[in-house]
Amino acid sequence: MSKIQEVASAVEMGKSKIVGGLTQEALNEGASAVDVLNAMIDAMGVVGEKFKNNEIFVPEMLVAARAMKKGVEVLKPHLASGEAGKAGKVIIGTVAGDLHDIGKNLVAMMIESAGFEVIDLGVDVPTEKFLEALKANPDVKIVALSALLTTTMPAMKATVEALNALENRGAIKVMVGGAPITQAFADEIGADAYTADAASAAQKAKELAA
Ligand code: B12
Repeated sequence: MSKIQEVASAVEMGKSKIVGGLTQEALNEGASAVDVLNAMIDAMGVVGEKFKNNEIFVPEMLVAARAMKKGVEVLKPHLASGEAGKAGKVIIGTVAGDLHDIGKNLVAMMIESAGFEVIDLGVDVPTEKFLEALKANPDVKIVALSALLTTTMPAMKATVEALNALENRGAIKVMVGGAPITQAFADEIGADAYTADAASAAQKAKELAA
């Protein structure tokens, strides 16, 4: 088994204690951080499938998530360029009712490394909290929303609608993403942009803020 496969398998099995070390070993052996990350994301996909098929349950999903976070910590300095740029401020959060944060955290990390200051509101963020953060930071250029559940897509819609009703809506751009989100849904709810992954999200943020 290659080191990358070992990392993926450790994430899948939720072996938090060894994922960090294996990730470092993979990097030491010359694996690229992006390849290791993609293997971890694939592993989470496998975990999701097993959950869907009732082969594993919520606790196993949770330990897999914890394990992945350990790996991402090791990858972070290799993924983030560390540019201390002044591209502008971005508010990010996972919408109300939704506790998934790995994808949101990756998007935040990549956007930060693209030179933005990121205000991360965390998970289960109600619309009012996004609005308050915008009020407190009138210079924010982009609001980014994440949703991982089909059942929280309506919450994303509600938040985007509230943002669209703002007087100064023209001054901000709204980005949406997460596994169940599509370009069609983004268009339907009136978001400015959708991308499928963290790297393209950072690229898009740069375009939107330019
Ligand atoms: C880990 C996990 C959990 C963990 C989350 C821990 C954590 N800290 O995040 C826990 C155990 C808490 C959990 C709970 C639940 N989960 Co869950 N979970 C997952 C799992 C296995 C992995 C998610 C993940 O981290 N993926 C890896 C990251 C990197 O990918 P990502 O989040 O998609 O993000 C990428 C892109 O989507 C994009 N992106 C993400 N956000 C944004 C934002 C913007 C602006 C942009 C541009 C892009 C972008 O970029 C990211 C990086 O490339 C998925 C399976 C899957 N395939 O996704 C199920 C999954 C999402 N969960 C599911 C379910 C059903 C649940 C529960 C309802 C289970 C239950 N019965 O309790 C609860 C709901 C809890 C809640 N209220 O939120 C279902 C959802 C089904 C559906 N279609 O709605 C899935 C798909 C599993 C399945 N196949 O059934 N879960």
